[in-house]
Amino acid sequence: MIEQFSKIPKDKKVFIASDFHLTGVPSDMESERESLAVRWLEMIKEDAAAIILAGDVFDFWFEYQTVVPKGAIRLIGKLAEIADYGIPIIFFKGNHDLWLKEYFEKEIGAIIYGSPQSFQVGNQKIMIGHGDGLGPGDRKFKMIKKVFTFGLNKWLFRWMHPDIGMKLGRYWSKKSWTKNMSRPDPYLGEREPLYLWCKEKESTEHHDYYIFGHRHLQYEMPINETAKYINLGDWLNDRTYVAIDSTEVKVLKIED
Ligand SMILES: [Mn+2]
Repeated sequence: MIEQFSKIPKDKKVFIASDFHLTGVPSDMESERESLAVRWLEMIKEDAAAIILAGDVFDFWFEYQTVVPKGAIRLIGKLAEIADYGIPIIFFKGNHDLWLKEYFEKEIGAIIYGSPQSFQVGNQKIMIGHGDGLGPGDRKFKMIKKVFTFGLNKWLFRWMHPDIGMKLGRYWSKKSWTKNMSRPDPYLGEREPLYLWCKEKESTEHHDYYIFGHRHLQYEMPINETAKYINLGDWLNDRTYVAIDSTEVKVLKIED
């Protein structure tokens, strides 16, 4: 449990967004999405007690010992500026950027999590994560994740020339992106795996809110009278984010 936001000042908020999917491959869509993210950060900077990026910021990310992928320079620059301004930045690893290591930690003091975490923001207890592999089903993905995070495989990948490794990684990511992002799986209502996961979690430990990304669908579902699950949507279609102050949780659109 992170207590650092329990005494959030009245005029400050914790902001959360996920699934920017910056590919690092130049294109009009890419630069539009990146400048949107930069504009958002610029807009929220003055009000932010912390900024939480809940996974899949990058469409593919891999850190070598001394090398990081090209691309997203404006976003990374803006995050660095914001961090230097004294605002904590928290990354959750998504299934597309699960190889985030210590680069952002060392460069901008970011905190990086690989699994859902509980936060106390004002008087609200909030669980936040990316959401991949949680809940029933998707056995294929869970297996692939095990293969990808297996130490020896990561080590082998690191020894591949980066031009080849990055090409491969971007190819894998692009394959899943064309499948999932332009047409995310239809909304399953009460059978949404993440909803079921939240329900299960809630039965052992109460949270006022559960906030996840991954689904590329923006929706909200009550878990019981006092708990709610919010999905962040993505920045390809929804362009939504969540703002939490000491008393309220709000879903907002970048245009708001
Ligand atoms: Mn995603």
